[in-house]
Amino acid sequence: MAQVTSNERLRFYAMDVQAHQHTFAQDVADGLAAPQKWLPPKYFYDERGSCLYEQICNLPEYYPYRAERDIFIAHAAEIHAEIGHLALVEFGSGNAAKTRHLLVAYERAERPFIYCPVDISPTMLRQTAEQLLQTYRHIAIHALHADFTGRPDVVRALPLERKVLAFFGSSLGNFTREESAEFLRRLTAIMGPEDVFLLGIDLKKSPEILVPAYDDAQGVTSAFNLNVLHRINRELGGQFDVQTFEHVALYNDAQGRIEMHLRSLVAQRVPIINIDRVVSFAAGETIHTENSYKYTVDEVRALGHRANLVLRRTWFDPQRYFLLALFRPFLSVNCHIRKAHLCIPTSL
Ligand code: AVJ
Repeated sequence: MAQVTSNERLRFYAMDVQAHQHTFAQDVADGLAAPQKWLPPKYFYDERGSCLYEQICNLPEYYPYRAERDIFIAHAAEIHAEIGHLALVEFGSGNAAKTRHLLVAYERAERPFIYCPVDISPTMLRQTAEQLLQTYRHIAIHALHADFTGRPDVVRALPLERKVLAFFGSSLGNFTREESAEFLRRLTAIMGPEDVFLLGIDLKKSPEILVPAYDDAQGVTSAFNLNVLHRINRELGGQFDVQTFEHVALYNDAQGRIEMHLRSLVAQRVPIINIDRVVSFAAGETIHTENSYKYTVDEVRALGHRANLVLRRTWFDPQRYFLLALFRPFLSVNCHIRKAHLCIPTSL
């Protein structure tokens, strides 16, 4: 862990930047050697991928972004009042566009506040931090460049007392239900009794709405999906002929998830120089590139329970497509009591 930059209003922390490249090579080698070939979705987000994801958020079919944004617009003041003026740590902050609506509520309090964006894309982090510093007078930014997949405790690196941990954008949907429970358990482990967890998550709905959100008419999601092959070509000496793959999006009802795949249109062998492999594809064979799990409110509550988190508040968009859920650690009640006991001797 190294602190790269620091001034009064901006601190920039970086983690594992080195280990990163190695992991990409390793994950590609492992994933493409599996019986069902697969790739972790976090590798979508190189510079071009992050840019394409921003475009996805503007697509008419991709409702999750707007639904969550509408929740922030309608309820920012209430959310701010509920969480208190605590440091806001956001996993996968990206360009923070929708988070701004919440930051406005912090700003209106006319008191200093700390925003901690955590993201895998350092370029995005820097740009976002600079823009936010220009917009908000009371903001201080502690940015963290890290891959938090599977270990949200990377934010321990940030010296904060009380905090709001936020995971917006239905990014939790990329994890299996088991991984999600584990992620939340690790979150709970780093939460103080008065810390809060805010989760933005996409809800189950008709596949007629779900599938087009991941298979848009303009083909932006297709380009986003195929971009991971370009990335392998560029960073790992891959020789994918990207034109021989097509984008596939489907709703797996049994699992309650959208799946994205890349389907090879022909039988072919693809060398990937840097990992010293040649990957064979049968005609029609797919690489499973992403899961996007969908939840019901009850499933969200149950997920929290498994991690000792109690669902305390919910906010919805008018169509009830998306949920913003506020959790508190289950033990907070006991901790308050303990504190009250501690107060007695001093007040006597
Ligand atoms: C960023 C994981 C929330 O699952 O909806 C969008 C990614 N993939 N279109 C999602 C995504 C294809 C997105 N998340």
